[in-house]
Amino acid sequence: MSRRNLPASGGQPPTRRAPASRRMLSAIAACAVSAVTATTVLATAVPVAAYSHHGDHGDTPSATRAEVAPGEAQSGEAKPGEAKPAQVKPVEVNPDEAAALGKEHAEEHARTRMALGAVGEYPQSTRTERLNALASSQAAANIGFDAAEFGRFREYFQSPDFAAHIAMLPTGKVLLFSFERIESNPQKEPAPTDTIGKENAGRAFLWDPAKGTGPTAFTKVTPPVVNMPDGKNEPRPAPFFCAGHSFLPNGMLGVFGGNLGGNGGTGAKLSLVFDPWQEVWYQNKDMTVGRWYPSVVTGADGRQLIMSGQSELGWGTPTPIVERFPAKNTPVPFLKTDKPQGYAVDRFKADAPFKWDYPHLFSLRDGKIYGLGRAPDQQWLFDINSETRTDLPARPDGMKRNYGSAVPLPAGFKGPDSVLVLGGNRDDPNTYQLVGGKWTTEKPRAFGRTQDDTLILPDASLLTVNGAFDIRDYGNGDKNPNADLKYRQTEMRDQNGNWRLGPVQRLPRGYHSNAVVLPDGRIMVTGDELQQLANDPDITDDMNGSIEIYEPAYLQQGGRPNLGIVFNPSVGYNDKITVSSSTANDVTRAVLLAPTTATHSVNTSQRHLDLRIKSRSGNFLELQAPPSAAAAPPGYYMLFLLNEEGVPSTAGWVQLKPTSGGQTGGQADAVN
Ligand SMILES: [Cu+2]
Repeated sequence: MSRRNLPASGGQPPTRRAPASRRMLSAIAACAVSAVTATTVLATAVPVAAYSHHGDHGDTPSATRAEVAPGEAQSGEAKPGEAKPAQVKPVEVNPDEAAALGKEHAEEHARTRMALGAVGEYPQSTRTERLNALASSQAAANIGFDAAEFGRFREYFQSPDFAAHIAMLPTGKVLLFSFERIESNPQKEPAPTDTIGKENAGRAFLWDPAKGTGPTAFTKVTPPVVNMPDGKNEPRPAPFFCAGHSFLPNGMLGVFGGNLGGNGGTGAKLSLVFDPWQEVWYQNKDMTVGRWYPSVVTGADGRQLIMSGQSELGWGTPTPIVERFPAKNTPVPFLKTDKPQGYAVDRFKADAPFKWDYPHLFSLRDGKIYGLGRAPDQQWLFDINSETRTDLPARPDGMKRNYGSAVPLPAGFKGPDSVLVLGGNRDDPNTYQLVGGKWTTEKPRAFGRTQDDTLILPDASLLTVNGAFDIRDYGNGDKNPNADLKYRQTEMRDQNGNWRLGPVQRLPRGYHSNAVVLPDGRIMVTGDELQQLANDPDITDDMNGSIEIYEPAYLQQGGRPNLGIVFNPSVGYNDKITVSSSTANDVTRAVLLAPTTATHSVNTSQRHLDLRIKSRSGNFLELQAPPSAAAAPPGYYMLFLLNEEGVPSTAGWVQLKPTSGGQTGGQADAVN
């Protein structure tokens, strides 16, 4: 069992092995990979079928290399009288301190002691040297990439959050959220996945790019304090990590599910909304089922469909129940002042019995929801009007995929009518497109990767960042931060579908990695608590996450088009959007790009549409909004003006609102 705790050859100083009891804790306290471990532990007691239900582990043919060997965690190398693996006790309070200082304060002390203990196991010098080494290797690798052709990585700075979840808000700020760590040694599980009680807590921050990159650019926006139904009666900031999310038409973010703790991770019924205008959270009525690792998509009717997720019964119990927010008899929030609080979900008539969690969900041009499961034969089409499910053909790779990216491909003025499935299989670099009810195998990337993020850029090209070999494996074993360099390398796809390798990012970022397109056209890359902890320049401060900024090639071309005022920032379908531009004559293309929210390589909100330029007059352009809510679901979009070279302006914001009567069906477009 020791092999996954030993450092891989090359570079890093050996670290002391943790006591068996702590190894056991880390082995059972994982967000996902150790859920498999936990099952392995229980393998003698539970049916084999439970294993096949685990959503996350790459059981692709070569998966054995990094997996925990059966019985490995079970034996645990626990010497007699040493390990008590079953009991998770994240904080051990000194009774004298508790008497003198009170319980809360004593717990703080205990946490500090615990953190210091972990620092000892993985010293600061290792983190610092590691980060320096990554900066050097990045610089060396990127010498060969001309910025004008490939773009470049520019800024790298510390963040107060791991950003397992991300949302580009219509205020220009970025919402980052994750969990309070219970561990700072990156060779262990940092998340309170298996922890029951107040240590199992969420946290959230806003980054305001307008305020720069220092600590003052971040604001804490703690989620609602909730008393989870875990029998502990310990209110704590909502443990909403590994939830699912998408935007509401009024720019707010609906967040569903989370982790109740225990059972290798158990679904929470949390239903929350983040209001970017007031910068507060709202709590809504619980869902009827717990969901850990669900996916959420906003449909053409402005309502969110919530699918999959491990239920309140614990890991290995993905729910087939589909819920809808807000419930059908509740109005959809369209105004900034519409505050969903105490709203209920209702049950969608059709089920979605995904074997594995975090399916890819997209609302395409026909107004239907495409539910692309990670199992090849679980590809479904949901009609939001008739509330029915029909089968789509099986994905041609014929294999289960791990977490990996998928993107609705840009398709002109009418909105996307296809999806490109990219990551999720480290052995398969091919990409697969579902279009017109058929799958085609498209051009491959340079190599297969999981946990990657692929973004649509304003010019309709694609950019892949992040990725790993397996969930907590960067090519050198489970929870070994040493990474194969290739997973740090970006890849780009032009509009003809051809891929090429690009510059290297500083940190490898795999599980819980994230990226968004900022309104100024730059790309923000973040996430992966393991790598952020392994490369933290100061583990004792509160900035234990990091952000890296990539500037695509289009920002290295000199002058950019100008976008001045958007005169009607809230507009109906087919309506005119009038904008001013001091470079109006240079504008050849106008584009709506949805701001995105993502986690675990699932990004259901990506969308790119071209807008017709109807007329020009001096410094004014008249654009035409998309034809229907099926083409572009109601909500906030970034509006970019592009010149002939594909250089985008800085974005303005446009809200697409339904025409009177709320007619949002996509039937008219389905035949086009
Ligand atoms: Cu997770």
